[in-house]
Amino acid sequence: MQNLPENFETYDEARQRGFLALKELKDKGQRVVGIFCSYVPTELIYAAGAVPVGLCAHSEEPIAAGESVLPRNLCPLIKASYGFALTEKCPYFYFSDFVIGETTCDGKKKMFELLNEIKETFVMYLPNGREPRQDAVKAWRNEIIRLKEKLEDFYSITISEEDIRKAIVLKNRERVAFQKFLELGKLVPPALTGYELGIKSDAAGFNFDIEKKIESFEQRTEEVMHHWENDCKGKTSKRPRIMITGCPNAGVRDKLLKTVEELGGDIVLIDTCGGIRTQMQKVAETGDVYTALAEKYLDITCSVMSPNEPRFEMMGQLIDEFKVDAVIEIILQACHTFNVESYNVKRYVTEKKGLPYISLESDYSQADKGQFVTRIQAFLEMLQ
Ligand code: BJ8
Repeated sequence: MQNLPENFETYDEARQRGFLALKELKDKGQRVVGIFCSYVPTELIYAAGAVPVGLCAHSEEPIAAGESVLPRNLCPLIKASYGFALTEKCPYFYFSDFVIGETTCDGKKKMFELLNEIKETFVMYLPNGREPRQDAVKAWRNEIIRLKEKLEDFYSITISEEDIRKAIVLKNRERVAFQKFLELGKLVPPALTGYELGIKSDAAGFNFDIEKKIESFEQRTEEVMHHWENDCKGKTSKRPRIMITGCPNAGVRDKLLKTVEELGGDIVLIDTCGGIRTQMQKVAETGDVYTALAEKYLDITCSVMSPNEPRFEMMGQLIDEFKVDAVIEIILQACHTFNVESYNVKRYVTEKKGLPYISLESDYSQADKGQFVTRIQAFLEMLQ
């Protein structure tokens, strides 16, 4: 039987429910592995009979605790995630058997050294770039095999290639269902909000049953299509179609994304690693499983890769397919890779695609909400 945190009685009801649900799962013997990044090939975790759970935190609440150890001038996602680990207030971290980190941005990789003192953290060494291709694939393939061996050691199991292939096929089915749901944003006029696109995408990470997750995406896609056919098809809308790109944005969703829609924009596409950026490319289902995983995951177009030309190619394709009118980039404070890369994103969007672009930098606090309302309002007015 798993123990609850010492301060459990002081937690609010919603948090207590989260802990109890996870405890029930763990008491039944479910293996749980915490992850921080979309580059981690979750197929291996499923092949080990475990479930992956995302530990990137999007709440302001644990930041003060995080800042008791980490510098203030650091990305809020990193401070919040570490703060949750420190205060034992996140059931997902608390009940993870161990954590997988990765060498993506400097803030995260240095934080993992400290996190390892709270819970075992296995770090995967992600290449900084994709070229020379052969070397990058080889290096990442080696890391993927090292993760497989870590899972085998940790759980005293053997993971066969057959187990991994089955997980690849299952995850590909999930990607197809997820992508079809996200592609509802292509509908003209839109039939669901960007806010819902974001909420449902994030919630999927906490549904541990892949079959149920696929079913839930398919069901919602069907409902929205039905609504569009009956209530929206053939109608026109003057609201600009907005693409959101940049950092993971769940921590600023209410402050920024909701504001865009309340002020008259339609968010039709969220190009982040929790959205379409990671769903478009599937893992090859034939050939060497480790190479197939290395190829797919290396091609994720996050700004931690240098150079990152494929991000622009993908953006161009998405802008055309989703009939985007303007791009808003969200940058979390002190995220240097997305912040520096935003200059090239702006050039690409304005010069190559001829569309308006704005970047908004923020953290998880509400202090700058008024300022964002003014900036977003001015941007949307300019579009009209
Ligand atoms: S694939 S976006 S999860 S690295 S933590 S880089 S916001 S300074 S989360 Fe990320 Fe993987 Fe890329 Fe996605 Fe910037 Fe903050 Fe670093 Fe961040």
